Amino acid sequence: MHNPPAKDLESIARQGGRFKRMAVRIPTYLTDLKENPAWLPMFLLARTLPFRQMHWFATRQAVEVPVSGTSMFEGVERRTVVDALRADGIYPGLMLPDRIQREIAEFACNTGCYGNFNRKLEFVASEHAEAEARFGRPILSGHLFERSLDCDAVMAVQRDPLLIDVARQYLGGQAKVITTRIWWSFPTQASEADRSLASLDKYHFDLDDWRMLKFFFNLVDVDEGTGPHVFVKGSHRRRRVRHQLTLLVGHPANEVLDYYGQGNALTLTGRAGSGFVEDPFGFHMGTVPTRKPRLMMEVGFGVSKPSRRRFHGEPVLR
Ligand SMILES: O=C(O)CCC(=O)C(=O)O
Repeated sequence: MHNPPAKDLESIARQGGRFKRMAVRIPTYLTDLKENPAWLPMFLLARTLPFRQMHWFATRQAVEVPVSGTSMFEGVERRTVVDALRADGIYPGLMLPDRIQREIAEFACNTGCYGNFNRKLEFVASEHAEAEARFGRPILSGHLFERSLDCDAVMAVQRDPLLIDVARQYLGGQAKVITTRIWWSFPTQASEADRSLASLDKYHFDLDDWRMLKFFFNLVDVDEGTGPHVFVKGSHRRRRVRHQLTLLVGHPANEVLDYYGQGNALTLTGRAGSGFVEDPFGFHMGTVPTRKPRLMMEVGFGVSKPSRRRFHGEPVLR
């Protein structure tokens, strides 16, 4: 018997990692399937461009009149946002009013969050180091889950007319809110499994619905050391066959950037309050902070019945 060449060993190790990453998500997939059997065809087929297109033509509902009311995003043209989304998959020019950003950040600083999606690991963000010592493990993320909805400023963003108008124009008339969350990511020595669970440091696309749109807001100043979000422009509409005919949503950076273009990777740094809206079928990832914690908010839209779990952005853990 001969030893396999080093390259084979590497790829075997990499496969092991991939299967581990998928295994972590199995309880979540099973819960989604039990709650909504229509999840399965979506999960299998929504990764392919032809089936996405068929679903779009078969289910798209007409857009009603725009939602009335004043938006907090002054001077942002809905048409400009939707055109950028269609072309690039992202519109990076949103800014929360200072008052709203401050209110959400203060709320997040004063409210307990749950580490690594685990409700047994509760702490306030300023006590991150003590929490790691107390629980005896690295804590990469701190989610506020349903507590996010107790903040009036969070709800004001979720209900802003610009968000729903853009979502309806981009996704069709049935677009509805499916996630609203605020969460921290912390500089720490995170394991591969924790990084995967937090969708950090791995280019991936989201497959929670046939069509989705996510509004993200940096709630603290975000620079290269604060774990900025990265999005690969154009990867939402031009898709390598290999990235359609695979069960995996995460792919190595070199494979993604070689195909979609290094120059198309947009790093979303910005001052507190800066925001962007993206089509999460495009490849994207958060990165692990190296210097200071990042506080982020997301309002996500979809076109199907939202699962109860997704409303809090919470994977099911066993
Ligand atoms: O933390 C981030 O910036 C990325 C979040 C993400 O990948 C997602 O919501 O799908």
